[in-house]
Amino acid sequence: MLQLIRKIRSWFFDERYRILHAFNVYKIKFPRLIIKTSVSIPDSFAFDEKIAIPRGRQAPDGNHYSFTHEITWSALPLSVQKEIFKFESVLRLYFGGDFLIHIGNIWRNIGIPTEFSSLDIYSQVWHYDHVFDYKNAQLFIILSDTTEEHGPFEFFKYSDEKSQYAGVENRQRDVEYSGEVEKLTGNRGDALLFATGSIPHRAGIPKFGNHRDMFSIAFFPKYTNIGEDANLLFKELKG
Ligand SMILES: O=C(O)CCC(=O)C(=O)O
Ligand SMILES: [Fe+2]
Repeated sequence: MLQLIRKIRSWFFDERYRILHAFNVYKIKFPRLIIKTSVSIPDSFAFDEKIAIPRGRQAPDGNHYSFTHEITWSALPLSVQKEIFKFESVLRLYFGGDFLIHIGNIWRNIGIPTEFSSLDIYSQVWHYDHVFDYKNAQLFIILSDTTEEHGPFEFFKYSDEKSQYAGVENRQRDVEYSGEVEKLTGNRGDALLFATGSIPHRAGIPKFGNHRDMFSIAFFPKYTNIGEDANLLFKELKG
């Protein structure tokens, strides 16, 4: 009898916890996912200007200031595939289940003339990646040593999880932000798993003459149909 009462009691607490937890999660529209890591990468994993195409918008002077090329899952170094696989459980928690992996990109940003710096040219104004919706994440890997002078990736360090920042949705013009900003400076191979859909972020602008090379690969929920099923891509790694 006592056993049965214990069982009912624990069932009741478990259900109550799950319902309250679900409500709390529901309130979090802009979850913060920020994990710094580092990957060892071969020299061959680098920006290749021979195959790069213009990225972002053309500036009013007719020039592009960012160039990119794609890299498929199977062309990624094993160390990068393994690093992504390491985050499988984190990403499953973030998306609430199965997720998709988009094709990777490697791009080079160069300095933008000051007169255009507040126009959205290569995502260097504060923004959320509003793609299908706000649920997406990316792994960024720095491919060239990056200091403040190289236009590092920047983000709101303590962003609000429940409400959207006014003005950040409108990418036509940059907004002022007085909170703490963190930057992805570091050495080649330093990386960041980041909720691009729900934390305001932007590219920094390299000082004239500098450039910044970056790799990124994006993750999306299944219903978006953006990318390939992570379970399939991970199959070989699981052995
Ligand atoms: O290049 C960067 O540092 C950020 C790029 C970005 O946020 C974007 O393309 O949406
Ligand atoms: Fe972005």
